[in-house]
Amino acid sequence: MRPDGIDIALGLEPLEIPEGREAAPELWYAAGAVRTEQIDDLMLAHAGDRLVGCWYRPHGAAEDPGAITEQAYHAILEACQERGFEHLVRAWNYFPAINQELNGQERYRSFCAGRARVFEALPDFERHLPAATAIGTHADGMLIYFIAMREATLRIENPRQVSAFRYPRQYGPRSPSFARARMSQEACGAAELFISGTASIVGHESRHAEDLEAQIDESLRNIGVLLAAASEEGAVALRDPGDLSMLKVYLRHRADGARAQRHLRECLGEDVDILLLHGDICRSELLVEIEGLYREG
Ligand code: 3EB
Repeated sequence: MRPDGIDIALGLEPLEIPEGREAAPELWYAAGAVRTEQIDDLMLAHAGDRLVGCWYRPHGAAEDPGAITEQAYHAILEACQERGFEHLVRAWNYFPAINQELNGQERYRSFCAGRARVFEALPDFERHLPAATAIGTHADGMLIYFIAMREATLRIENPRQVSAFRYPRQYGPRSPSFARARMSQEACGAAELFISGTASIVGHESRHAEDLEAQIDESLRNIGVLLAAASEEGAVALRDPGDLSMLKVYLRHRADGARAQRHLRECLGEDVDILLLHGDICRSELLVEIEGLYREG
């Protein structure tokens, strides 16, 4: 039987799925009876200690993503707060034409500005930043889905990378509002580690422009360092990205699917679930971005 809840369709094409098969859906569970609600553009499902939601509004490449993002995050934070799920732990941001310029600014940078206007207004805003992904789709619409918890979660940064919320101005007028990872102990008592979209960036600079395998290697190195940082905090003992429960890999070029899959399996072995999706990375020189999830048990 299908459990109660909400369905979220991302509008990102899965790659390298065998003929006649479908990509496995990502399922988020919570303890207890699920309550679902629709408030304007926001769809919510909550139970026990977890709220899962999705904000969606039609949005095309010719519209400014900054204003709509600001409205979205105001609505999201308010709805979470009102229901007692004050702690945003993970957010996925998907919208079209992410690297295209509009009114002299890359659309990703406008998106960052809108998001920053909401988060940077919070007291000690760094503490509240969720782990996140921001990816360009080939479909219309601004879609933000997210997970919020009742209790505070631990924020983890990557010592190899400048924290995104402190990126220098060369990457845009406002820095990206996200944490490199967050760890929660709450969902049914099991540890969960949410790793943000991670790319071939060292310090704040992109590395290995146009080299797919080298970008994958650098991204996995970054994830490895994050796992070490998370393990130092206790609660998990993870050494290698292959120890994670699942990885979601975004590829700029559909034609890179087979090569990426081969290289990822060589690096990671067969245990971890890998989902490849066709989407644009928010810096145009980057070909790949990798996010991860660990769930205990
Ligand atoms: C980076 O490290 C790569 O703006 O929410 C990764 C994950 C990236 C999330 C976001 C951006 C975001 O800067 C890009």
